[in-house]
Amino acid sequence: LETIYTEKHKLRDAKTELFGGELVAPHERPSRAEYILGRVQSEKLGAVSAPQDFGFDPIHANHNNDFVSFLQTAYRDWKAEGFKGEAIPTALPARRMAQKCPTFIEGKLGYYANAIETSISDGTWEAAYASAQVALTGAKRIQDGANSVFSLCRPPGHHATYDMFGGFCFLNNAAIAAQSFLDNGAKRVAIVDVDFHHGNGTQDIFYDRDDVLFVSLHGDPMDTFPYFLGHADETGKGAGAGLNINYPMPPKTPFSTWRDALTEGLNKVRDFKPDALVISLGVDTFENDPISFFKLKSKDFIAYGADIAQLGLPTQFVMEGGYDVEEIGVNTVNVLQGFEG
Ligand code: SP5
Ligand code: ZN
Repeated sequence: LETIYTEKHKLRDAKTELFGGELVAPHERPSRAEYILGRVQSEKLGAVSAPQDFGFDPIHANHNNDFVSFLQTAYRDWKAEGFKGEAIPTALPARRMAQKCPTFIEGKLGYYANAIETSISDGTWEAAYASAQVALTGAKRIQDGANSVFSLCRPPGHHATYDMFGGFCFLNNAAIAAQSFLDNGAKRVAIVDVDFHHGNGTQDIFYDRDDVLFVSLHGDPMDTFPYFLGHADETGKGAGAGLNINYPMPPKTPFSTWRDALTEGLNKVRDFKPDALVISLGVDTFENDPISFFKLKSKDFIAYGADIAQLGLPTQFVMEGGYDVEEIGVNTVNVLQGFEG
């Protein structure tokens, strides 16, 4: 199984994350990708290849042009105002407020944010752009006939919407990959999001669409991030009615319960008859993850990789979260090895 990877992820190296009222070293840090790459190599999973550059068109297919332009200059604009720290919004267009993009950078940050733990730092745009290209290159491999591929994306993407960043995400890599399948001949694509957190960005992008089935297994938003989306009654609208399926689960959920939800979700995927499957692969479901509350053990990742393989679909794995840095390499590669059998 081939891995797509680029060192450009290291350009995303923020110094600060807003956590518990403090600015702490980010959970989403460069070493994450290095642990995963190290395990891919030590397990001899397969070739590791650099991404191609597909340019801006496939990014604009899922993201607002002004939002993309904002991301490119946000840090520079922030620094130009003389601010000392990394770029973090202070005010958001909340209930009953004007949904109008301000001129001043501090206001723009709030307009384009759906969560404010995520600082925009020097190099963030370059890394986010490269991460999207890693996703697009993986999709191209499948379009060219590969049965499976691993896009080792960093920064992650599933919390990014059409026009908002947050949750450590800037561009929605999985959504960009899914759209690329559709724009290159696929009739239907399924996305299964197994990250601990609800894929609010992906859900939002495809919510009214009948060509993308979105299935997400996650911590109940009543108890955890992203708090404001991911409930079971969010089932899609318009042409997309019935094609958004959420499985929110409570604190301490063990693998047996989680796997039952996965089995049900994979059955929905089978019924949808997609041409390709994208897995938003977060391994923050691990029992020792520092910011999550499910109880999966390392061996469970092998088991569910095998469950996904049972569908027999061309499958692209797109890296999302997972924060217990020592273990995320093992758990991620366990999924891929379980898939390979
Ligand atoms: C891609 C991804 O996994 N993004 C996750 C973003 C989560 N950001 C908010 C974290 C808030 C953590 N609160 C932790 C409470 C720990 N007991
Ligand atoms: Zn997550």
